[in-house]
Amino acid sequence: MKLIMAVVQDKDSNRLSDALVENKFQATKLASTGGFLRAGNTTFMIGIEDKDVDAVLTIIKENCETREQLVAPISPMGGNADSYVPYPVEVQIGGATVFILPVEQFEKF
Ligand code: 2BA
Repeated sequence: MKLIMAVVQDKDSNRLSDALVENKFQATKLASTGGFLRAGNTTFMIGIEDKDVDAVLTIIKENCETREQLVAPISPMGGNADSYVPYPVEVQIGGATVFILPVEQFEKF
């Protein structure tokens, strides 16, 4: 068994939930925050049999879009002003960042 942890953009999370339910995969959604942008994103925990890993990865790929986002500069108050960039920078946010972990044991009580 595997646990897939997928960090996706909030904009894609309902579409991905619907697709997982439609394909009979169980998932838990956690509200999360990106360490770089400090903006909300959604982390899916999806417990599945090994044989279903590719099917779930396909569903994630099909339902999560890559987008560009402008990041406002963060004031260097008290920090190092040498590295301060005073204008917005465009970053590409991936469709999904996916971790696939082995599950040693799975129980439901
Ligand atoms: P954030 O940390 O808010 O990052 C959002 C996007 O900003 C990233 O997209 C990346 O394009 C850019 N970025 C991140 N750190 C950067 C840096 N030090 N310098 C320049 N640009 C940077 P993604 O790579 O697609 O990541 C989307 C979200 O997935 C991340 O949101 C974070 O919540 C999660 N994530 C990505 N890699 C991770 C990892 N290795 N471990 C845990 N979570 C991760």
